Amino acid sequence: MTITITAFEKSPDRGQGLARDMRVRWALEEVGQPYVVRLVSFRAMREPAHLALQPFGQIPTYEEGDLALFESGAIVFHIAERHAGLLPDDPNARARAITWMFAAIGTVEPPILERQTAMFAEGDRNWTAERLPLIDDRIRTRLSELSTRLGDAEWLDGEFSAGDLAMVHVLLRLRPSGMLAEYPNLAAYLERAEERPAYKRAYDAQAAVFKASTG
Ligand code: GTB
Repeated sequence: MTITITAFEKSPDRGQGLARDMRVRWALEEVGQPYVVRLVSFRAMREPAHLALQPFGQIPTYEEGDLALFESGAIVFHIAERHAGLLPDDPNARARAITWMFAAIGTVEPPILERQTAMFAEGDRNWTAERLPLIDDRIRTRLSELSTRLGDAEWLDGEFSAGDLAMVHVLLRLRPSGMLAEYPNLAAYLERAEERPAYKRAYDAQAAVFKASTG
């Protein structure tokens, strides 16, 4: 059955792979599943056909036969459950890998998103200059804790898993801030992930969409 996902017709990140379709593309590449991408404009994302798939009018979505999913974390989890390559067979190791997915999305990502909101959606508010350092402190707390846990390991818990995929993609959004460079083991963790052939295929595919959109 064909897998179809949605992505921005013209991504605001200009093809840097920061939008959340990248997680889904990367997961599909890791498990070797072909997929089709339906590109959507911001206007189409607010229309009933898209809202039926994604009630919040966002990307990505995932369709396979009569299954339709939204939420990048749930989609990556579904892909990892259905296909070998992103979750260990050992039940305890599998549960820990899933825990890292939740940690990425539930614990590490929120302050990073807060920073994006403060900078881009609320950048003109008079309290932003005061608020940003507070958010950055919260991010640094998480990065420091994560850096301590990772130590000099290659991945968060044994082999590369969906937990690493989610964590790496969450952290990549911080790269333009320069903050990651303060944690050399996290910076190296991201570089290792970016060297994965599946990451590169996913990155190139989404970058090609942006390039084509600029004609
Ligand atoms: N919790 C949902 C999920 O994980 O799937 C969140 C989905 C989401 O935020 N989607 C964004 C979206 O559709 C795109 S990825 N936004 C449009 C809208 O809400 O109207 C977030 C994103 C956007 C832009 C950049 N960027 O420019 O760097 C990075 C990430």
